[in-house]
Amino acid sequence: MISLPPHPFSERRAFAAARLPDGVMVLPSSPVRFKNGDSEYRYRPDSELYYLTGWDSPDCVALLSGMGGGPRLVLFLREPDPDVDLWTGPRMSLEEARERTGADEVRPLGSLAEEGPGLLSGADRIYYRLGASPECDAVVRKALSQGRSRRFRSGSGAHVLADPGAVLDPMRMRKDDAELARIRRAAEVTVEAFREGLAGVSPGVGEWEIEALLEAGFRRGGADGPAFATIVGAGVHGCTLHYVENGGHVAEGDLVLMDAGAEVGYYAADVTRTVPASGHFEGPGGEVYAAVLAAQRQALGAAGPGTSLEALHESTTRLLVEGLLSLGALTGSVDEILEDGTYRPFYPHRTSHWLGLDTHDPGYHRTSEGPLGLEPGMVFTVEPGLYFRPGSCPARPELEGIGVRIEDDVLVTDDGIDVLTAALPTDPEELASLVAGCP
Ligand SMILES: [Mn+2]
Repeated sequence: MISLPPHPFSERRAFAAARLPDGVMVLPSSPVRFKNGDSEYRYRPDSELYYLTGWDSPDCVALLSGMGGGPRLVLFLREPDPDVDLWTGPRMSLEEARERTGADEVRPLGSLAEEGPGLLSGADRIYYRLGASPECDAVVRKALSQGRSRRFRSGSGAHVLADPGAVLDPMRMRKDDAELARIRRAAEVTVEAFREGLAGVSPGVGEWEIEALLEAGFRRGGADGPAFATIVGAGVHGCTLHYVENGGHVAEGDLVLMDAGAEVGYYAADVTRTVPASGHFEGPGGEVYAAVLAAQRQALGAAGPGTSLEALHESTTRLLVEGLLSLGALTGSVDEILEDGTYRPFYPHRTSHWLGLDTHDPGYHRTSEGPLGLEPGMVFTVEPGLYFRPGSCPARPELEGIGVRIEDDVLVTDDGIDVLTAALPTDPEELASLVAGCP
């Protein structure tokens, strides 16, 4: 296994608690999910609960209080049960869990319905995402009702329901060192796995075989597995943004779009490369690749502290529109096309998303004051693309069936950016030389 620096969970809790002066946050664990019958998917913890506690098993509800006096962190946990543990493995005792997490109190999960409302009703605000769990919905509803009577008697009591993200999203946008170590490692593993995947691209292979190479690389590199469903789309499949069937064959003249990322310690990388099955960029595919690469290079060159994802998206979209004009896919002026949105069939998504515990990590692109400025510690993707679905481009039909996306992961530093996936080339010659079919 990979050795990684420990998370500063208690510092994160102190930071969050300081932003909950009159509130308590309620974070339930993700439920165990079933593929069918009693076959469970591998468990993936809830990102917010993990971020604050490190708890990565089911059957947990965390209460984080920002009010002075009482306990800061109370965990409700399922106690060990020999009949259940026989199937899923031994479970920690409540005392072990308290020591492991540094919680102030650990109580049996079975007492949540009874004790939860009392722990919440004295707080003016309850930070809870309604619908997160039926049990917690009931506890919060009862706490709000008790809080109302309490407020009549004492002047304070639960009466506002707020989103935990109001406190946690801004924190999670600025990664600490423990998080960056995991994202960096996920990026490294992903780059190595792409080298293996690219070496397996050649005419005649199945998309699933390339998927297998990528995911084998993730596991061999010590990652938990793929952070999201791996996309390997040959030819026209590359035009479907979330194509995950990976059931087609690679044909001679195809471009193959591969979008995949390893998850390490629950942190994601997210990389896309598009390569020619022949090992040579040429013809319309080569032209489209060049247009997307120009946009990606421009965005990477412009990114850094002070700029914003909004500004990057605008300048990238403009460059892609210029590309669409020189490709002959659209006619008119750049400004008109941007205004009318006629580029959207070819570029329907945004240029960037935040990256972290979630592949599409939560966080703002703008606030009420305007676009949010990038700051050191923020991590995001830069992933322009152009897609020409069948029937989409009567002006130049030979572009139809071509889909190209180029995606790298970027950390904002004090004076610019660090491209975490830069070791995987985007230069067409260098990239194509990694493809199996390349002589
Ligand atoms: Mn992405």
